[in-house]
Amino acid sequence: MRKKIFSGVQPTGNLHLGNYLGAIKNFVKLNNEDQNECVFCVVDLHAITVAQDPKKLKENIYETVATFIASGINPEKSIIFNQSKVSAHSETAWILSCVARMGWLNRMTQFKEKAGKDKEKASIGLYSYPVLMAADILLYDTTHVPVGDDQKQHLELCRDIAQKFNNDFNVGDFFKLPEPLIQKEFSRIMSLRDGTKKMSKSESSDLSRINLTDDKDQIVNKIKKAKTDPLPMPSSLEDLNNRPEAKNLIGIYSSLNDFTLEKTVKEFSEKNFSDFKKILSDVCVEKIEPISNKIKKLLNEKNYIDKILSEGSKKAEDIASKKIKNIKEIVGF
Ligand code: AQP
Repeated sequence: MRKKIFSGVQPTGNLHLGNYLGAIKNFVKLNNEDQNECVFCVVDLHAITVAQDPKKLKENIYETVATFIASGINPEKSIIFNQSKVSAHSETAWILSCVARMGWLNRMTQFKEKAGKDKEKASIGLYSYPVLMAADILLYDTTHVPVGDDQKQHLELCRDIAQKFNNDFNVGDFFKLPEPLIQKEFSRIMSLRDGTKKMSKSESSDLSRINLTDDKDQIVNKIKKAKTDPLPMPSSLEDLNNRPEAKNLIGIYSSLNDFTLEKTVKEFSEKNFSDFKKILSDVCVEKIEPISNKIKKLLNEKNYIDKILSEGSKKAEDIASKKIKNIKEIVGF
């Protein structure tokens, strides 16, 4: 089946193993399937929902594109661009924000997590972020959205918004309802310091994540220091319950190797964590070090990245400008 793929990554620095295993690895697979049309967006408008240093933001845009290419996305085959270059994203987001309901947005758990206790001081952009995300997806008649498990709720909201727009304006299936593509078995990579928290770019401890720019020594050191529990390695899948750190490391090893959790649990049943960590380090270094080296090399070729972004923006603009024109007509502008 021909799939139209859209997904985005925020240029907020410190791209990590969670971003890779939860999303980017899947982008590469979809990019490599001949029949797919893929759009991979550096979502800089999303990034500014929390304060960004403008100079760093620019660097992070380059780094995100470099990460896409270093991971294996082919810019000749997939469209790579940054969101702020195509104004239809913001225009569509405004129109959809008049369709989306406050009650729907109030249920979004990511806003609650990111805004924390001080909701009153969070930006309006952080609150309405999922509406912009819906605009991103719907502008490209996307059929499938590869995302990490943490984005599932936003994707459901996107479908609700699309459906309501189609109904309100009586326009059949003008907006296609996109399907999420989420890793089946182990879809959320957790912090190396706390197995109950998502691995995240903004976590202050660098030891909590493996950055895609880490070198061999850093990777080995972080895995060595990763939190475990005092018991031997689990001997069954049930044994993973209530052992979040063990589950996380086993999940990372399985995801990196494309193994099932069951296979990994069997392989290391009752072994001690220190032996497992050595093997996990080797796999991590084998998979991540080449990406890290390529990112660093690409960051010295900014003209090449500028060219990718400029060509990608033109192609994206071509698709999005047609859709926004139709959206405006439907709304009555
Ligand atoms: N820990 C994770 N496990 C699996 N997937 C993850 N993703 C992020 N963290 C994990 C997926 O990576 C894609 C890009 O994420 P993003 O850059 O748009 O933003 P995010 O989800 O807010 O990422 P972070 O790292 O958690 O950033 P901060 O710290 O700023 O909140 C998405 O598909 C996401 O699901």
